[in-house]
Amino acid sequence: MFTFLLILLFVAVVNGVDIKIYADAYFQGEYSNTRCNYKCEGWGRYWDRKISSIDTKGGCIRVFDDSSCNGDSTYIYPGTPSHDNLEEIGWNDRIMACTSCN
Ligand SMILES: [Ca+2]
Repeated sequence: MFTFLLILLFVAVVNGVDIKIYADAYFQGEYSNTRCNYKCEGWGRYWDRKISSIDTKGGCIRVFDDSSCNGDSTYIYPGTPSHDNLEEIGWNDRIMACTSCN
């Protein structure tokens, strides 16, 4: 059982978290199916400071306001507010990169 859990953890770390990012609030506007991995990554200049809502599909991610994941950050996971309108938590058009929560 313990080995099984370790394998699950490993898979989660390697595969990251599937998410869908939206340019507008309430899951509207342009979108992209993407992921947040253990390693800090953005989505290219096109999506810099453009995301207004995020569907984490039940996963946990950490988003950052800079491309190197050293700046201000917040966690987004089931139970945190306003995935559909990041403006309400002060994160509208700020996100530049993300990681998984591991
Ligand atoms: Ca936006």
